[in-house]
Amino acid sequence: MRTQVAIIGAGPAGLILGQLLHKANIDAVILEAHTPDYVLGRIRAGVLEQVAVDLLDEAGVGARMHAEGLPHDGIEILIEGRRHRIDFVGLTGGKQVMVYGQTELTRDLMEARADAGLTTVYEAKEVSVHDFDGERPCVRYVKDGVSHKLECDFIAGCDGFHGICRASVPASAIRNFERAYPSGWLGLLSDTPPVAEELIYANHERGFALCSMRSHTRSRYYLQVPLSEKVEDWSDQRFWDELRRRLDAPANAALVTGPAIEKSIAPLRSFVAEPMRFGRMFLAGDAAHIVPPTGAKGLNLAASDVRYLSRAFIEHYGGSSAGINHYSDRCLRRVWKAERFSWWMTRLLHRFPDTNPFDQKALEAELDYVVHSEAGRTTLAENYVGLPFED
Ligand code: RFL
Ligand code: PHB
Repeated sequence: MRTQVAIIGAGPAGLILGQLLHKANIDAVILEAHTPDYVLGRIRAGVLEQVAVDLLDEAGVGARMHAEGLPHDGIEILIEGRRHRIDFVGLTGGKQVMVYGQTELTRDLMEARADAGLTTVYEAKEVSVHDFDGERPCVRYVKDGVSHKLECDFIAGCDGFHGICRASVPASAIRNFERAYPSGWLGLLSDTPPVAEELIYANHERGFALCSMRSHTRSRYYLQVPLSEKVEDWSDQRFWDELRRRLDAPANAALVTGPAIEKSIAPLRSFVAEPMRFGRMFLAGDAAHIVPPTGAKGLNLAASDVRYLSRAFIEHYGGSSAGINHYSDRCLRRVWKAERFSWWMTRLLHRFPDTNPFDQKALEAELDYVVHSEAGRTTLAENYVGLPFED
């Protein structure tokens, strides 16, 4: 088999890239290790930046998101029992974010791909990438016990943090930057109405908590927990009890609890691999970088990488290699700003056991400054709604 772009991974990065290339009449095949249901079953992101919303419109998959997604004008930050609103619209000249689940977005992209008759090979096993440092790269994989070779012009490594693309690059050609945190997020999804109209980010001495949502009838809550915690030790009741301790009285009065339909623990990690291009192979999304979820940036970065990558491929087939040559630098400038913001939000809102008492006091003063100063609120708002593209 031959294609122009072999995309590894059918997460948001791979699926959005596939759709943008299809719109530009560039042929692509997606190879995905798991089944469609497995990919849809992963409950992850919930917040899209305006620029990601615009990109999904450009890809022709925005209709259901506009009909069912919830535009949000701001968030609330809860500190010592008091809520402080960050008014995105007022502070950023009218920008909003869209609350729309990664699962729903993935479903829309999968359906668009199927409707257009585009090739996605699910349950592709033993995927390996070859000769990307030369002119004729290829990908090998096994499907239903049969070995296949996919020849291509380019490989797009959209295979997430644990994928094989980044791992196939010689160690001498790549530099990794990493920061680990001693906590994870325990998430619970329930078919209960959200506790408030906007997301609540709670800073509490027992640890961070987040009240988010997927719709008017489905809520998503998170608790900061030590990395050593096991999800089996968290009954629904224990989760709700702990959440209540970290919220204020109005939230407790409004909180509707119910059975969890999903519960999982995700570690917090900051990670960047540089560069993001290796000859004819390009990394995009979580394959190249990870952020702690506090700033809601992971999915948005995946979207912004593939925006640059799709434009680079379109330019290439139009006769210019400029976009390809600039891909890594352009992405990394935006990636590092989102890494900085996610790290900053995480430090500011969580309680980490290794923080010394002086630093803890300084962080509390910084948070107090951020919510009480218009400059502080503007900095948060500007980054949360998403920085503009530098084309
Ligand atoms: P994905 O989604 O991990 O998809 C990679 C795909 O590649 C497949 N794969 C392979 N396929 C073939 N061969 C191989 N060898 C393969 N190895 C892997 C995998 O099966 C998978 O289908 O990466 P992608 O596309 O880069 O997308 C990234 C986003 O999923 C991620 O950044 C976000 O979910 C992060 N994130 C959030 N991002 C936001 O922008 N806003 C949020 O509100 C937000 N909340 C979150 C989050 C992530 C979370 N967790 C669980 C880490 C909340 C949480 C709790
Ligand atoms: C979510 O709804 O899953 C969510 C929202 C905001 C975040 C992280 C996750 O910062």
